[in-house]
Amino acid sequence: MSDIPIPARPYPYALPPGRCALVLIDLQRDFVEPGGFGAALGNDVSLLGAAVGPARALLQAWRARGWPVIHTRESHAPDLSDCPPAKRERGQPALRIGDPGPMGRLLVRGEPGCEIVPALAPLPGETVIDKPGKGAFHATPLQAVLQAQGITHLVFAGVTTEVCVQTTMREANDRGYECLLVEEATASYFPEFKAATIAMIVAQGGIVGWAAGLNAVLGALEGSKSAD
Ligand code: TIU
Repeated sequence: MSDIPIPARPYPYALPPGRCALVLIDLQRDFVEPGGFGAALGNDVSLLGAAVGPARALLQAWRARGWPVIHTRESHAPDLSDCPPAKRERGQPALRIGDPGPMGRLLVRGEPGCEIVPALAPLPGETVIDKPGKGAFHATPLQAVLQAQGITHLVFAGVTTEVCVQTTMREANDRGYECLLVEEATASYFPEFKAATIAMIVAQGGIVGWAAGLNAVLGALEGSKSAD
């Protein structure tokens, strides 16, 4: 099957069926819901909910085609052995990573708050990458997973745009992956940072990658069915 052209900035993105994964970054209760890590940092978490519906639409489109889906979770071992003290102590938050909150210990694997929001819960067979850093390649098997499946193109959604999404896109870009960010499917606690991040990604001829609207992606995928 030939590449699917998606209207995007700074120019159309060519999506190769069979070699493109959807990467959903850190759509966890700890970032999206009240009482989690995001709230402990002093943020208005209500801003992130807007990304969930669009991310779900992408997830359904990928699942319908049987294409690979990768979920990431910013998370730490219960003994915090993978959490640098500098990360835990930064910013004098109300609650620190590992402290008990209303959804369990913040950002600790196995706790309710660490789970992905129910609307986007991973299905068996979908890859879940637990990542101790902001970037999903740091200290994880992500690159090996992608290489094993012959994946060359990554379509990104998730939170937050300028922190874990941007860090991961930059890591991926440096490793040679062709990256597309779906604008409505990502969100930040700071809308101006989301806008600036997208502008940075597509500037200079796509220095980090591409950005496209949700309907541009879904429409291109629908259109490609009739071309099958
Ligand atoms: N604080 C913030 O905006 N983000 C994070 O700490 N992690 C992610 O972006 N996942």
